Amino acid sequence: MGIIAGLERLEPELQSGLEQASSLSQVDDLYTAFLGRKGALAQLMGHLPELPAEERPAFGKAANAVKERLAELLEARRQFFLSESELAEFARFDPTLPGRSPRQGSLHPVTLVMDEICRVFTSLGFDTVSGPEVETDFYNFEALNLPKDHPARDMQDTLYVSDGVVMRTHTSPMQVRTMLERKKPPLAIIAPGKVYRRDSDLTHTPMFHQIEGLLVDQGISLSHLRGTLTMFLRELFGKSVNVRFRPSFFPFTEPSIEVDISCILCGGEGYRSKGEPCRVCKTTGWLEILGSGMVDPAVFKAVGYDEACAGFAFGLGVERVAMLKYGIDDLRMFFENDLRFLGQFT
Ligand code: 2NM
Repeated sequence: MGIIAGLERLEPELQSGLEQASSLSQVDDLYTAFLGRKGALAQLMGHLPELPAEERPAFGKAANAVKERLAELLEARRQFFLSESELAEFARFDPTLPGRSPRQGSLHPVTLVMDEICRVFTSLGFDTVSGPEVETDFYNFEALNLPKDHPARDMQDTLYVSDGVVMRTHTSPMQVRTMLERKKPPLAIIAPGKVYRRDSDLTHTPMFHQIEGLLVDQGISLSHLRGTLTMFLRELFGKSVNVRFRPSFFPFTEPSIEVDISCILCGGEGYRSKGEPCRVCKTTGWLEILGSGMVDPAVFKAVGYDEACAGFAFGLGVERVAMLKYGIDDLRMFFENDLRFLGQFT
């Protein structure tokens, strides 16, 4: 058989082969048989030197056209079987199978404790206020009796944004803002939120959460502070906790008072049942829980309040309370967002 006739027969032969093919792999076999390295077309090309030299260019051209046509036919049939196998895939889909239910989310332990603390104070009539985390020197320091070059500014390693602009080191700027905006007492507020300090080790993170409170009215004394904070701590940690008040120092309060609770692990004994030293209170029987005091008249002066008015203020760290309440011993757990940890607080 001449090689020209052979070339002309390739297309109809492939066509009938493709008609009989019943799977993708049979189409692939036909590809090998016709267009493969040792396929029918390649074999015909092997006879090219037998043609007279003047006929070779025309034959080469015709062979190329046939090659393209065969490739087209093969590809079309290939597509047919591809969509066929996709259909088969779909037929395997079983709509009666139970779905995969998305995991139920839960509130972060810091949020849970923050909400609980706010709820106690809200029930006492305190309003909740919130505001900027980037503050000016005036709200964060100056108005709180912390003038420039005051040594107490070193107590809080401040993160500076620019000259005179800081990441707030406590939420007290909100107390200042509220007193300036609302003008007159009586006033009872709490300010929950994020605060920032240039501090990072096992027990300190650059960002943590604080709740501060402020109450201003006529005739407010240390007794009101004592009564309010005792009631609050018993709501938060249980009716049986004992509360202890110690003198301390804060620039914005005078007198300043630190508040301890009896250890929630050993009940204030300092030792566990088997005489083992308590790891939470380190055998002291007490836990530092908040700072407080009577607002310094210098603060009232800075916000334009009558210096004769009186009020108490307090502040506490939320992560610390959450660690005690839930028995968490590593502060870093709060910030790693490991779902195995977070999923335990429902
Ligand atoms: C604390 C401890 C003691 C405090 C004072 C004020 C303000 F604005 F009224 F002066 N706000 N918060 C305060 C007082 C905060 O945190 C440990």
